[in-house]
Amino acid sequence: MNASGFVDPSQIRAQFSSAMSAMYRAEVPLYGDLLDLVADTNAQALAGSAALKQQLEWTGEIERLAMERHGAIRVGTAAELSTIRRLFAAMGMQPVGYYDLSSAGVPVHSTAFRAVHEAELQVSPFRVFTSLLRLELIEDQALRTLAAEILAKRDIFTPRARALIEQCEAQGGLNAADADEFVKEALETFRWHTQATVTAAEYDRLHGQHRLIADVVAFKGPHINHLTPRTLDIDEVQAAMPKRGITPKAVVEGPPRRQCPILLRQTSFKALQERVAFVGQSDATGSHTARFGEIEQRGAALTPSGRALYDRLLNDAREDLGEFPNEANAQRYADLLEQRFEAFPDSYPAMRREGLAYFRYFVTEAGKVARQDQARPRSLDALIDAGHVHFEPLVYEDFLPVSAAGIFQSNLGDDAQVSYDATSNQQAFHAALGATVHDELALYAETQCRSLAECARELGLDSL
Ligand code: OOG
Ligand code: NI
Repeated sequence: MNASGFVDPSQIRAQFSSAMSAMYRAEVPLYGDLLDLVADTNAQALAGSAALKQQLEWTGEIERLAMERHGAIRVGTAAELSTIRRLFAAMGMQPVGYYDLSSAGVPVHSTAFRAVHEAELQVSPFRVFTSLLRLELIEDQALRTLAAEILAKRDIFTPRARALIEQCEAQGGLNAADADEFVKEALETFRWHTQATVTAAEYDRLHGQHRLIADVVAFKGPHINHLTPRTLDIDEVQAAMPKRGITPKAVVEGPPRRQCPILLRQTSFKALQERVAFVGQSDATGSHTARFGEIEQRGAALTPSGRALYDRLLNDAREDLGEFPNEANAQRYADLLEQRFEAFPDSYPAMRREGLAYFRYFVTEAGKVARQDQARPRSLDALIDAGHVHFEPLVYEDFLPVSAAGIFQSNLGDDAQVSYDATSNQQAFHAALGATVHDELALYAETQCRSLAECARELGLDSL
Protein backbone atom coordinates (compact mmCIF):
# COMPACT_ATOMS: atom_id res chain seq x y z
CA MET A 1 0.00 0.00 0.00
CA ASN A 2 1.41 3.43 -0.84
CA ALA A 3 0.66 6.89 0.59
CA SER A 4 -2.52 7.41 -1.43
CA GLY A 5 -4.01 4.14 -0.20
CA PHE A 6 -3.37 2.32 -3.48
CA VAL A 7 -1.96 -1.17 -3.65
CA ASP A 8 1.53 -1.34 -5.19
CA PRO A 9 1.01 -2.50 -8.81
CA SER A 10 3.72 -5.14 -8.28
CA GLN A 11 1.58 -6.64 -5.52
CA ILE A 12 -1.41 -6.78 -7.86
CA ARG A 13 0.81 -8.50 -10.43
CA ALA A 14 1.98 -11.06 -7.86
CA GLN A 15 -1.63 -11.70 -6.84
CA PHE A 16 -2.73 -12.02 -10.46
CA SER A 17 0.12 -14.36 -11.31
CA SER A 18 -0.74 -16.73 -8.50
CA ALA A 19 -4.48 -16.63 -9.33
CA MET A 20 -3.64 -17.42 -12.95
CA SER A 21 -1.44 -20.32 -11.89
CA ALA A 22 -4.19 -21.78 -9.72
CA MET A 23 -6.71 -21.46 -12.56
CA TYR A 24 -4.38 -23.08 -15.10
CA ARG A 25 -3.49 -25.89 -12.75
CA ALA A 26 -7.18 -26.64 -12.32
CA GLU A 27 -7.81 -26.43 -16.09
CA VAL A 28 -4.69 -28.37 -17.19
CA PRO A 29 -3.67 -30.90 -14.50
CA LEU A 30 -0.57 -31.92 -16.48
CA TYR A 31 0.78 -28.42 -15.82
CA GLY A 32 0.60 -29.15 -12.09
CA ASP A 33 2.68 -32.31 -12.68
CA LEU A 34 5.22 -30.20 -14.55
CA LEU A 35 5.41 -27.74 -11.64
CA ASP A 36 6.12 -30.62 -9.25
CA LEU A 37 8.87 -31.93 -11.54
CA VAL A 38 10.46 -28.48 -11.81
CA ALA A 39 10.36 -27.97 -8.04
CA ASP A 40 12.07 -31.36 -7.48
CA THR A 41 14.72 -30.63 -10.11
CA ASN A 42 15.43 -27.16 -8.73
CA ALA A 43 15.85 -28.55 -5.21
CA GLN A 44 18.29 -31.15 -6.57
CA ALA A 45 20.28 -28.58 -8.54
CA LEU A 46 20.57 -26.33 -5.48
CA ALA A 47 21.60 -29.21 -3.24
CA GLY A 48 24.21 -30.26 -5.81
CA SER A 49 25.92 -26.90 -6.30
CA ALA A 50 26.91 -24.54 -3.49
CA ALA A 51 28.17 -22.05 -6.08
CA LEU A 52 24.80 -21.92 -7.82
CA LYS A 53 23.02 -21.46 -4.51
CA GLN A 54 25.36 -18.64 -3.53
CA GLN A 55 24.90 -16.91 -6.87
CA LEU A 56 21.12 -16.99 -6.48
CA GLU A 57 21.45 -15.63 -2.96
CA TRP A 58 23.62 -12.69 -4.03
CA THR A 59 21.02 -11.51 -6.50
CA GLY A 60 17.90 -12.39 -4.53
CA GLU A 61 16.94 -14.75 -7.39
CA ILE A 62 16.39 -17.49 -4.85
CA GLU A 63 13.34 -15.65 -3.52
CA ARG A 64 11.65 -15.30 -6.90
CA LEU A 65 12.63 -18.71 -8.26
CA ALA A 66 9.44 -20.53 -7.36
CA MET A 67 7.24 -17.66 -8.56
CA GLU A 68 5.50 -17.97 -11.87
CA ARG A 69 7.59 -16.79 -14.80
CA HIS A 70 5.51 -16.27 -17.91
CA GLY A 71 2.36 -17.05 -19.81
CA ALA A 72 1.18 -16.36 -23.36
CA ILE A 73 -1.97 -15.16 -25.09
CA ARG A 74 -2.97 -14.34 -28.66
CA VAL A 75 -5.40 -11.52 -29.42
CA GLY A 76 -7.32 -10.83 -32.61
CA THR A 77 -7.69 -7.07 -33.00
CA ALA A 78 -5.93 -3.77 -32.38
CA ALA A 79 -8.66 -2.76 -29.93
CA GLU A 80 -8.12 -5.94 -27.91
CA LEU A 81 -4.37 -5.37 -27.84
CA SER A 82 -4.61 -1.78 -26.67
CA THR A 83 -7.08 -2.64 -23.91
CA ILE A 84 -4.84 -5.54 -22.83
CA ARG A 85 -2.02 -2.98 -22.57
CA ARG A 86 -4.15 -0.87 -20.23
CA LEU A 87 -5.16 -3.92 -18.20
CA PHE A 88 -1.53 -4.98 -17.72
CA ALA A 89 -0.53 -1.40 -16.89
CA ALA A 90 -2.72 -1.59 -13.77
CA MET A 91 -0.38 -4.40 -12.64
CA GLY A 92 2.80 -2.49 -13.48
CA MET A 93 3.43 -4.41 -16.71
CA GLN A 94 4.59 -2.56 -19.80
CA PRO A 95 5.22 -3.72 -23.36
CA VAL A 96 8.88 -4.63 -23.87
CA GLY A 97 10.40 -5.72 -27.18
CA TYR A 98 8.95 -6.46 -30.60
CA TYR A 99 8.93 -9.97 -32.05
CA ASP A 100 8.05 -10.65 -35.66
CA LEU A 101 7.12 -14.28 -36.13
CA SER A 102 5.70 -14.09 -39.66
CA SER A 103 9.02 -14.99 -41.27
CA ALA A 104 8.89 -18.22 -39.26
CA GLY A 105 5.44 -19.08 -40.59
CA VAL A 106 3.35 -17.81 -37.68
CA PRO A 107 1.04 -14.96 -38.76
CA VAL A 108 1.49 -12.83 -35.63
CA HIS A 109 3.68 -10.15 -34.17
CA SER A 110 4.22 -9.87 -30.46
CA THR A 111 5.51 -8.10 -27.39
CA ALA A 112 6.02 -9.11 -23.78
CA PHE A 113 4.26 -7.27 -20.98
CA ARG A 114 6.43 -7.16 -17.87
CA ALA A 115 7.77 -4.98 -15.07
CA VAL A 116 10.68 -2.85 -16.21
CA HIS A 117 12.58 -1.98 -13.02
CA GLU A 118 14.73 -4.53 -11.16
CA ALA A 119 13.01 -3.75 -7.85
CA GLU A 120 9.61 -4.49 -9.39
CA LEU A 121 10.89 -7.63 -11.11
CA GLN A 122 12.11 -8.82 -7.75
CA VAL A 123 8.57 -8.61 -6.30
CA SER A 124 7.04 -10.43 -9.26
CA PRO A 125 8.81 -11.34 -12.50
CA PHE A 126 5.54 -12.43 -14.12
CA ARG A 127 5.31 -11.61 -17.83
CA VAL A 128 2.88 -12.33 -20.64
CA PHE A 129 4.04 -12.94 -24.19
CA THR A 130 1.24 -11.33 -26.18
CA SER A 131 0.70 -11.88 -29.89
CA LEU A 132 -1.55 -10.00 -32.27
CA LEU A 133 -2.96 -11.97 -35.19
CA ARG A 134 -2.03 -10.39 -38.53
CA LEU A 135 -5.30 -10.82 -40.41
CA GLU A 136 -3.78 -9.05 -43.40
CA LEU A 137 -1.63 -12.16 -43.95
CA ILE A 138 -4.71 -14.28 -44.68
CA GLU A 139 -4.78 -14.44 -48.44
CA ASP A 140 -8.32 -15.72 -48.81
CA GLN A 141 -10.34 -12.47 -48.88
CA ALA A 142 -13.65 -14.09 -47.89
CA LEU A 143 -12.06 -15.85 -44.94
CA ARG A 144 -10.35 -12.66 -43.82
CA THR A 145 -13.71 -10.88 -43.84
CA LEU A 146 -15.33 -13.74 -41.92
CA ALA A 147 -12.59 -13.66 -39.28
CA ALA A 148 -12.82 -9.89 -38.91
CA GLU A 149 -16.62 -10.08 -38.53
CA ILE A 150 -16.44 -12.76 -35.85
CA LEU A 151 -13.77 -10.85 -33.92
CA ALA A 152 -15.75 -7.59 -34.14
CA LYS A 153 -18.63 -9.23 -32.29
CA ARG A 154 -16.77 -10.31 -29.16
CA ASP A 155 -15.72 -8.41 -26.08
CA ILE A 156 -12.91 -10.21 -24.29
CA PHE A 157 -13.19 -8.06 -21.16
CA THR A 158 -15.93 -8.13 -18.53
CA PRO A 159 -17.77 -4.80 -18.07
CA ARG A 160 -16.42 -4.61 -14.52
CA ALA A 161 -12.82 -5.17 -15.70
CA ARG A 162 -13.25 -2.31 -18.17
CA ALA A 163 -14.65 -0.07 -15.44
CA LEU A 164 -11.79 -0.88 -13.06
CA ILE A 165 -9.17 -0.22 -15.76
CA GLU A 166 -10.71 3.20 -16.32
CA GLN A 167 -10.92 3.86 -12.60
CA CYS A 168 -7.27 2.90 -12.14
CA GLU A 169 -6.23 5.25 -14.95
CA ALA A 170 -8.32 8.12 -13.62
CA GLN A 171 -7.25 7.77 -9.97
CA GLY A 172 -3.70 6.55 -10.48
CA GLY A 173 -4.21 3.23 -8.70
CA LEU A 174 -6.55 0.76 -7.01
CA ASN A 175 -7.29 0.29 -3.32
CA ALA A 176 -7.13 -3.19 -1.79
CA ALA A 177 -10.80 -4.10 -2.36
CA ASP A 178 -10.73 -2.82 -5.95
CA ALA A 179 -7.45 -4.63 -6.60
CA ASP A 180 -8.98 -7.91 -5.41
CA GLU A 181 -11.95 -7.42 -7.67
CA PHE A 182 -9.71 -6.37 -10.55
CA VAL A 183 -7.70 -9.61 -10.30
CA LYS A 184 -10.89 -11.67 -10.27
CA GLU A 185 -12.39 -9.84 -13.26
CA ALA A 186 -9.14 -9.72 -15.24
CA LEU A 187 -8.77 -13.47 -14.86
CA GLU A 188 -12.01 -13.97 -16.82
CA THR A 189 -10.30 -12.70 -19.99
CA PHE A 190 -7.77 -15.55 -19.83
CA ARG A 191 -10.14 -18.39 -18.98
CA TRP A 192 -10.68 -21.36 -21.28
CA HIS A 193 -14.12 -21.67 -22.94
CA THR A 194 -15.36 -25.06 -24.07
CA GLN A 195 -18.07 -23.33 -26.09
CA ALA A 196 -16.74 -22.00 -29.41
CA THR A 197 -18.26 -18.92 -31.03
CA VAL A 198 -18.35 -20.45 -34.53
CA THR A 199 -19.94 -23.42 -36.26
CA ALA A 200 -17.92 -26.55 -36.93
CA ALA A 201 -17.82 -25.62 -40.64
CA GLU A 202 -16.47 -22.15 -39.89
CA TYR A 203 -13.91 -23.61 -37.53
CA ASP A 204 -12.72 -25.97 -40.26
CA ARG A 205 -12.30 -23.09 -42.70
CA LEU A 206 -10.29 -21.05 -40.19
CA HIS A 207 -8.26 -24.08 -39.17
CA GLY A 208 -7.63 -24.96 -42.80
CA GLN A 209 -5.95 -21.61 -43.28
CA HIS A 210 -3.83 -21.90 -40.14
CA ARG A 211 -4.41 -23.63 -36.83
CA LEU A 212 -3.46 -20.47 -35.02
CA ILE A 213 -6.17 -18.48 -36.79
CA ALA A 214 -8.80 -20.90 -35.52
CA ASP A 215 -7.36 -20.64 -32.02
CA VAL A 216 -7.61 -16.85 -32.00
CA VAL A 217 -10.88 -16.36 -33.84
CA ALA A 218 -13.14 -19.27 -32.81
CA PHE A 219 -13.33 -18.60 -29.08
CA LYS A 220 -14.76 -16.06 -26.71
CA GLY A 221 -11.43 -14.82 -25.47
CA PRO A 222 -7.63 -15.13 -25.54
CA HIS A 223 -7.33 -18.14 -23.22
CA ILE A 224 -3.93 -18.40 -21.57
CA ASN A 225 -2.25 -21.04 -23.72
CA HIS A 226 0.62 -21.93 -21.38
CA LEU A 227 2.35 -20.98 -18.17
CA THR A 228 6.04 -21.44 -17.67
CA PRO A 229 7.96 -22.05 -14.46
CA ARG A 230 11.69 -21.45 -14.28
CA THR A 231 14.08 -24.35 -13.87
CA LEU A 232 17.75 -24.42 -12.92
CA ASP A 233 18.41 -27.49 -15.11
CA ILE A 234 16.32 -27.71 -18.23
CA ASP A 235 18.09 -30.78 -19.64
CA GLU A 236 17.27 -32.68 -16.49
CA VAL A 237 13.58 -31.72 -16.73
CA GLN A 238 13.50 -32.52 -20.46
CA ALA A 239 14.91 -36.00 -19.75
CA ALA A 240 12.62 -36.60 -16.78
CA MET A 241 9.35 -35.54 -18.46
CA PRO A 242 8.57 -38.87 -20.18
CA LYS A 243 9.10 -40.72 -16.88
CA ARG A 244 6.23 -38.68 -15.47
CA GLY A 245 3.97 -39.24 -18.45
CA ILE A 246 4.67 -35.86 -20.04
CA THR A 247 5.70 -35.74 -23.73
CA PRO A 248 8.28 -33.01 -24.40
CA LYS A 249 8.93 -31.28 -27.72
CA ALA A 250 11.89 -32.64 -29.69
CA VAL A 251 14.57 -30.06 -28.93
CA VAL A 252 15.34 -27.44 -26.32
CA GLU A 253 15.20 -23.99 -27.95
CA GLY A 254 17.94 -21.40 -27.53
CA PRO A 255 21.64 -21.69 -26.71
CA PRO A 256 23.29 -25.00 -25.76
CA ARG A 257 24.00 -26.11 -22.20
CA ARG A 258 26.87 -24.09 -20.73
CA GLN A 259 28.70 -23.49 -17.45
CA CYS A 260 27.41 -19.91 -17.54
CA PRO A 261 23.88 -19.91 -18.98
CA ILE A 262 23.01 -17.08 -21.35
CA LEU A 263 19.66 -15.67 -22.47
CA LEU A 264 16.93 -18.26 -22.41
CA ARG A 265 16.53 -21.99 -23.02
CA GLN A 266 12.97 -23.33 -23.40
CA THR A 267 11.08 -26.51 -23.99
CA SER A 268 7.43 -27.45 -23.75
CA PHE A 269 5.06 -30.37 -23.65
CA LYS A 270 2.72 -30.93 -26.54
CA ALA A 271 -0.65 -29.21 -26.63
CA LEU A 272 -3.58 -31.23 -25.35
CA GLN A 273 -6.65 -32.25 -27.33
CA GLU A 274 -9.67 -30.66 -25.74
CA ARG A 275 -13.38 -31.19 -26.26
CA VAL A 276 -15.16 -28.24 -27.83
CA ALA A 277 -18.82 -27.47 -28.52
CA PHE A 278 -19.32 -25.58 -31.78
CA VAL A 279 -22.30 -23.36 -32.45
CA GLY A 280 -25.24 -25.54 -33.45
CA GLN A 281 -23.95 -28.55 -31.49
CA SER A 282 -25.69 -29.59 -28.31
CA ASP A 283 -22.62 -31.11 -26.70
CA ALA A 284 -18.84 -30.91 -26.86
CA THR A 285 -18.19 -33.25 -29.75
CA GLY A 286 -15.54 -31.16 -31.50
CA SER A 287 -11.91 -30.88 -30.54
CA HIS A 288 -9.17 -28.25 -30.49
CA THR A 289 -5.53 -28.29 -29.44
CA ALA A 290 -4.10 -25.10 -28.02
CA ARG A 291 -2.96 -25.36 -24.48
CA PHE A 292 0.39 -26.69 -23.35
CA GLY A 293 3.02 -26.37 -20.63
CA GLU A 294 6.48 -24.93 -20.99
CA ILE A 295 9.66 -24.63 -18.92
CA GLU A 296 12.48 -22.18 -19.17
CA GLN A 297 16.01 -21.76 -17.89
CA ARG A 298 17.19 -18.17 -17.81
CA GLY A 299 20.74 -16.91 -18.06
CA ALA A 300 22.67 -13.70 -18.55
CA ALA A 301 21.20 -10.77 -20.47
CA LEU A 302 23.49 -10.00 -23.40
CA THR A 303 24.68 -6.62 -24.67
CA PRO A 304 24.13 -5.75 -28.34
CA SER A 305 27.47 -7.31 -29.26
CA GLY A 306 26.79 -10.41 -27.14
CA ARG A 307 23.41 -10.74 -28.79
CA ALA A 308 24.90 -10.34 -32.27
CA LEU A 309 27.35 -13.13 -31.48
CA TYR A 310 24.51 -15.33 -30.17
CA ASP A 311 22.40 -14.73 -33.29
CA ARG A 312 25.32 -15.50 -35.58
CA LEU A 313 26.28 -18.75 -33.82
CA LEU A 314 22.66 -19.92 -33.65
CA ASN A 315 22.17 -19.23 -37.36
CA ASP A 316 25.42 -21.03 -38.19
CA ALA A 317 24.35 -24.10 -36.23
CA ARG A 318 20.98 -24.10 -37.98
CA GLU A 319 22.63 -23.75 -41.35
CA ASP A 320 24.96 -26.64 -40.49
CA LEU A 321 21.89 -28.73 -39.70
CA GLY A 322 20.31 -27.78 -43.02
CA GLU A 323 16.71 -28.46 -41.93
CA PHE A 324 14.33 -27.66 -39.08
CA PRO A 325 15.33 -29.28 -35.80
CA ASN A 326 13.11 -32.31 -35.19
CA GLU A 327 12.98 -35.61 -33.33
CA ALA A 328 15.22 -37.41 -35.81
CA ASN A 329 18.03 -34.84 -35.87
CA ALA A 330 17.77 -33.63 -32.25
CA GLN A 331 21.12 -35.09 -31.12
CA ARG A 332 22.96 -33.81 -34.18
CA TYR A 333 21.47 -30.36 -33.64
CA ALA A 334 22.59 -30.35 -29.98
CA ASP A 335 26.13 -31.33 -31.06
CA LEU A 336 26.27 -28.65 -33.76
CA LEU A 337 25.06 -26.01 -31.31
CA GLU A 338 27.75 -26.97 -28.84
CA GLN A 339 30.45 -26.84 -31.49
CA ARG A 340 29.41 -23.42 -32.74
CA PHE A 341 29.01 -21.96 -29.25
CA GLU A 342 32.59 -22.82 -28.35
CA ALA A 343 33.21 -19.37 -29.82
CA PHE A 344 31.15 -17.77 -27.02
CA PRO A 345 33.26 -17.28 -23.85
CA ASP A 346 31.92 -19.45 -21.03
CA SER A 347 33.02 -17.57 -17.92
CA TYR A 348 31.45 -14.46 -16.40
CA PRO A 349 34.77 -12.59 -16.07
CA ALA A 350 35.46 -13.17 -19.78
CA MET A 351 31.92 -12.16 -20.77
CA ARG A 352 32.32 -9.01 -18.70
CA ARG A 353 35.76 -8.18 -20.04
CA GLU A 354 34.57 -8.59 -23.61
CA GLY A 355 31.40 -6.59 -23.03
CA LEU A 356 29.11 -9.49 -23.99
CA ALA A 357 26.70 -9.42 -21.03
CA TYR A 358 25.14 -7.01 -18.53
CA PHE A 359 26.02 -7.27 -14.85
CA ARG A 360 24.95 -6.17 -11.42
CA TYR A 361 27.60 -5.03 -8.98
CA PHE A 362 27.73 -5.38 -5.19
CA VAL A 363 30.07 -3.89 -2.59
CA THR A 364 31.58 -6.70 -0.51
CA GLU A 365 32.39 -6.64 3.20
CA ALA A 366 36.04 -6.10 2.28
CA GLY A 367 35.01 -3.13 0.16
CA LYS A 368 33.08 -1.59 3.03
CA VAL A 369 35.98 -2.11 5.44
CA ALA A 370 38.40 -0.44 3.02
CA ARG A 371 36.22 2.64 2.52
CA GLN A 372 38.44 4.90 4.63
CA ASP A 373 41.67 3.56 3.22
CA GLN A 374 43.39 6.32 1.21
CA ALA A 375 45.26 3.82 -0.96
CA ARG A 376 42.23 1.77 -1.92
CA PRO A 377 41.49 1.05 -5.59
CA ARG A 378 39.09 3.38 -7.38
CA SER A 379 38.43 1.93 -10.80
CA LEU A 380 35.86 -0.79 -11.29
CA ASP A 381 38.35 -3.36 -12.56
CA ALA A 382 40.76 -2.67 -9.71
CA LEU A 383 37.96 -2.85 -7.14
CA ILE A 384 36.92 -6.21 -8.56
CA ASP A 385 40.50 -7.49 -8.56
CA ALA A 386 40.88 -6.39 -4.93
CA GLY A 387 37.66 -8.17 -3.94
CA HIS A 388 35.91 -4.93 -2.98
CA VAL A 389 33.24 -5.30 -5.61
CA HIS A 390 31.48 -8.49 -6.66
CA PHE A 391 29.48 -8.95 -9.86
CA GLU A 392 26.71 -11.24 -11.04
CA PRO A 393 25.07 -11.38 -14.47
CA LEU A 394 21.71 -9.69 -14.97
CA VAL A 395 19.03 -12.24 -15.73
CA TYR A 396 17.52 -12.08 -19.22
CA GLU A 397 13.86 -11.14 -18.69
CA ASP A 398 12.70 -11.29 -22.33
CA PHE A 399 12.12 -13.71 -25.18
CA LEU A 400 13.86 -14.89 -28.36
CA PRO A 401 12.06 -14.80 -31.72
CA VAL A 402 13.57 -18.01 -33.15
CA SER A 403 12.80 -19.86 -29.91
CA ALA A 404 9.28 -18.43 -29.73
CA ALA A 405 8.66 -19.60 -33.30
CA GLY A 406 9.89 -23.07 -32.29
CA ILE A 407 7.49 -23.14 -29.33
CA PHE A 408 4.58 -22.01 -31.53
CA GLN A 409 5.40 -24.57 -34.20
CA SER A 410 5.72 -27.51 -31.83
CA ASN A 411 2.17 -26.79 -30.81
CA LEU A 412 0.74 -25.98 -34.20
CA GLY A 413 1.97 -29.04 -36.06
CA ASP A 414 4.87 -29.29 -38.47
CA ASP A 415 2.70 -28.37 -41.44
CA ALA A 416 2.93 -24.79 -40.18
CA GLN A 417 6.55 -24.48 -41.27
CA VAL A 418 5.98 -22.14 -44.19
CA SER A 419 7.27 -18.61 -44.33
CA TYR A 420 4.99 -15.62 -44.88
CA ASP A 421 6.34 -13.32 -47.47
CA ALA A 422 5.70 -10.34 -45.22
CA THR A 423 7.77 -7.53 -43.92
CA SER A 424 7.93 -7.07 -40.20
CA ASN A 425 5.81 -4.12 -39.24
CA GLN A 426 6.67 -2.65 -35.89
CA GLN A 427 4.96 0.61 -36.81
CA ALA A 428 1.63 -1.12 -37.36
CA PHE A 429 2.12 -2.98 -34.08
CA HIS A 430 2.69 0.28 -32.21
CA ALA A 431 -0.39 1.78 -33.82
CA ALA A 432 -2.48 -1.21 -32.71
CA LEU A 433 -0.97 -1.18 -29.23
CA GLY A 434 -1.52 2.54 -28.82
CA ALA A 435 2.01 2.88 -27.45
CA THR A 436 5.60 2.12 -28.37
CA VAL A 437 7.38 -0.86 -26.88
CA HIS A 438 10.40 -0.43 -24.59
CA ASP A 439 13.79 -1.36 -25.96
CA GLU A 440 14.84 -4.25 -23.71
CA LEU A 441 18.55 -3.57 -24.13
CA ALA A 442 18.13 -0.03 -22.82
CA LEU A 443 16.39 -1.44 -19.73
CA TYR A 444 19.30 -3.78 -18.91
CA ALA A 445 21.79 -0.96 -19.47
CA GLU A 446 19.82 1.23 -17.04
CA THR A 447 19.76 -1.49 -14.37
CA GLN A 448 23.52 -1.99 -14.75
CA CYS A 449 24.04 1.78 -14.50
CA ARG A 450 21.93 2.04 -11.34
CA SER A 451 23.88 -0.75 -9.72
CA LEU A 452 27.23 0.94 -10.52
CA ALA A 453 25.93 4.25 -9.17
CA GLU A 454 24.82 2.52 -5.97
CA CYS A 455 28.26 0.89 -5.53
CA ALA A 456 29.97 4.25 -6.07
CA ARG A 457 27.71 5.81 -3.45
CA GLU A 458 28.40 3.05 -0.92
CA LEU A 459 32.12 3.35 -1.51
CA GLY A 460 32.09 7.14 -1.35
CA LEU A 461 33.36 7.48 -4.92
CA ASP A 462 32.10 10.04 -7.45
CA SER A 463 31.33 7.45 -10.07
CA LEU A 464 32.26 4.03 -11.35
C1 OOG B 1 3.61 -18.06 -27.64
C2 OOG B 1 4.81 -18.87 -27.98
C3 OOG B 1 6.09 -18.19 -27.56
C4 OOG B 1 7.77 -18.25 -25.65
O1 OOG B 1 7.97 -18.49 -24.45
O2 OOG B 1 8.69 -17.96 -26.44
C5 OOG B 1 6.39 -18.34 -26.13
C6 OOG B 1 2.31 -18.71 -28.02
O3 OOG B 1 2.29 -19.91 -28.31
O4 OOG B 1 1.29 -18.00 -27.99
O5 OOG B 1 5.58 -18.53 -25.29
NI1 NI C 1 6.30 -19.31 -23.51
